[in-house]
Amino acid sequence: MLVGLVGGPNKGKSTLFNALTHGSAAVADYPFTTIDPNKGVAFLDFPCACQGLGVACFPRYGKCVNGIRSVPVNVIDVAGLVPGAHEGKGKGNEFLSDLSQASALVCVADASGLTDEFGNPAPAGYDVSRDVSFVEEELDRWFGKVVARNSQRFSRAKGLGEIEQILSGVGVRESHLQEAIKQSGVAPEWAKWHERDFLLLAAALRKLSKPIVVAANKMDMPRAQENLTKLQQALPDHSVIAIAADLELALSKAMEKGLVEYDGKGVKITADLSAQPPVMKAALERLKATFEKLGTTGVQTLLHKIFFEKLDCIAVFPVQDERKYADHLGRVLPDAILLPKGSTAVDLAGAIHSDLAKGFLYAVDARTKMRMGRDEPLADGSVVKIVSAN
Ligand SMILES: Nc1nc2c(ncn2[C@@H]2O[C@H](COP(=O)(O)OP(=O)(O)OP(=O)(O)O)[C@@H](O)[C@H]2O)c(=O)[nH]1
Ligand SMILES: [Mg+2]
Repeated sequence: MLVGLVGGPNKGKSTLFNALTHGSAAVADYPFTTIDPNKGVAFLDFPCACQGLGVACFPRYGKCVNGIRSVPVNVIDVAGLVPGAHEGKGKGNEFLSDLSQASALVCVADASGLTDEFGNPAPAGYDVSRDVSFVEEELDRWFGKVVARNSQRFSRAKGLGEIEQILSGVGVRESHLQEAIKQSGVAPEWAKWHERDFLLLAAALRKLSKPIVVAANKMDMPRAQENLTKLQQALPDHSVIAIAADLELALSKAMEKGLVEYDGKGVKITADLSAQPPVMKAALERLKATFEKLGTTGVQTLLHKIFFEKLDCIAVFPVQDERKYADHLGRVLPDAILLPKGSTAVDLAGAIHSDLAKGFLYAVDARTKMRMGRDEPLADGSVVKIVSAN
């Protein structure tokens, strides 16, 4: 699953990308620092099945520390969008195609209120909710254009499956189409759709196939708390998470250098401050104080909101040996796979390998040792063995 970072220029998208991925994307205090997209991997934390089973796990990817499993998820950071991007303003919106396979988007807003929609210094009293509303407008126009371009093909389509095929390039699935038809109130017969129906449908499809979480970034800045409250009031239907991307980045870098211990919940300065130059001592103390004032950098809360609320995912642990909860090499709970809630045993097989799904015979719940049928829904935290003819 891919998460896309979007927003106006200079809002801190690349800083958040670096904080999430331990990346090194270029960051600067002027608009359009990013032109080509940055791609990387972030780690999502959740309770591992090893705790309940009383075993020590051996993750193939990511890690497990004190029963908290971290699994890799893909993240992409793109160029800043500006109002009128669909007409070619700023860097235009050609790069939106890089986001077409994103399952969810993070819209980065600058809660300091110091940058406008174009990433330039904002006038006093700038309404930070503009950072979100114009981005959604541009995204809706992008979807509108894709839908309008294909409208002739829709009227000839034999079923929703065919429409799904036509829109698969922007990550639309049949379930999104069914829900978008319901929500937008357009007629279920697509041959009857007109221009207005396409617009309504495009907006609903965008919301369903690219759900947005708002990252109210730069929470370390003086007016941020006030702007966060205003943002939440202006956007009551949105999930708004307070973020301090720069702080998260600085803390993880300080930890890499062995200067602090940082686990997302607390900061402990481990460097011998008496041996540090005064500037470094002051910087470390400032980082610790800022973290303690905010209580969090919001980065894991953001990932949780996306995967466990917006995308409604569950984590499932496939194994080959249901007695030892291990793979064929004896690695205990080697993988944790994120799947949409409601996924079945055969969906898990398909997520591992399409051949495994094709030859699916049955599955075994490793906790109860009971057999599961192909269409049996999986519970969050399930440990499952798939038995396949392939
Ligand atoms: N105070 C503060 N500054 C931040 C934070 N995050 C980013 N910045 C600063 O905001 C400026 C823009 O950051 P970038 O990450 O380059 O922003 P961007 O949205 O990727 O910008 P473009 O690539 O130009 O669209 C830089 O000066 C960052 O150091 C934060 O949490 N707090
Ligand atoms: Mg950038």
